Amino acid sequence: MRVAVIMGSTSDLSKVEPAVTVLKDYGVKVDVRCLSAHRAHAGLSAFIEEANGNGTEVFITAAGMAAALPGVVASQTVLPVIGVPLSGSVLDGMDALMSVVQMPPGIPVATVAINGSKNAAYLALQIMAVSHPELKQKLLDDRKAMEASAMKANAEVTEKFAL
Ligand code: RP5
Repeated sequence: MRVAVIMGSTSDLSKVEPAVTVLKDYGVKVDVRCLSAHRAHAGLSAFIEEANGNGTEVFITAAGMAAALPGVVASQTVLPVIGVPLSGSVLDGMDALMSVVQMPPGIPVATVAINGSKNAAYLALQIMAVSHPELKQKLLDDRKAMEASAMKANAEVTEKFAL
């Protein structure tokens, strides 16, 4: 299992690292790159071409401001592309959200929440789980653990405010 994570700037790193951590915790091989669609377009295209042929299964792409990166990656691959709009500008990520989510028909980008890099990782895992049964089972087990933890929290709140 291999995922490519691309960000537009090193200033994005702290918002992208949670995705890398989640993927690595699940044993996924992660290629991490900083390749801006605007500032490094030739290097970006070269990396996409490489990833298209090396067993990469999903791209996670994160950028802020006029975030062209997810769409530009999507235009050069038929692998699934997940876009993470990032905050940081005076528009607080709404600019990036609109840039990432409003793709023309035929070139989709699966867009998660502003700064939602963890969910980008989980979505990538779920996409790969379609063809990796052991990964699917681990995701199911972890959902059960999540539910148990949520129900424990409910029990504690219920007890604390018992009539
Ligand atoms: C975007 O512009 C990057 O993804 C980053 O979020 C934003 C600002 O980049 P820097 O000026 O901090 O390098 O392309």
